[in-house]
Amino acid sequence: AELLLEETLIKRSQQKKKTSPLNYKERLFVLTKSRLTYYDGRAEKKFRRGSIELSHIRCVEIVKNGGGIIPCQNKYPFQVVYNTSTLYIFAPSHDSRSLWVQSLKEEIKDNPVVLAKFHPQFWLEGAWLCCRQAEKQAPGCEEYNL
Ligand code: 4IP
Ligand code: ZN
Repeated sequence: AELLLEETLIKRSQQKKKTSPLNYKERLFVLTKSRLTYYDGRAEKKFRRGSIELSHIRCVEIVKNGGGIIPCQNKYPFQVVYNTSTLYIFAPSHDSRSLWVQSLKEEIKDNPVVLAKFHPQFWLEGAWLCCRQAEKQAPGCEEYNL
């Protein structure tokens, strides 16, 4: 499919299992007209680690960090909410993050699954930092505008 964006960014582990570690990995992110995919390694020798179908994405937005520490080199977080997961991605600059968020928003704008409300801050250590709800699937606490 048509290539829209490609950049090395950092992602937080999605912690899909209760025993999953919380860690941050540098990955090559590739956005096409149909998918957001991340790879380990660069150009010729790259291994696909994960891929999200754009039609499954429910929200793309920056993450507000309220003065908290960001434990990786890239300091500009954004979130991709899809199915029942949230993928946190960290861009190296404000401009890089804006480009990813705007490009993804453009691609998901006709998705029927787009959320009415989302969580503007991180899910961390068993709670949403924005609203303190302790359930990962708790409804969003702020209105979402594409
Ligand atoms: C892994 O930790 C990596 O962070 C994975 O990221 C991540 O998968 C795993 O989370 C996490 O357990 P280790 O490398 O220390 O095993 P990547 O796939 O980029 O390598 P996600 O789902 O975030 O891609 P879980 O939730 O899959 O366990
Ligand atoms: Zn919240």
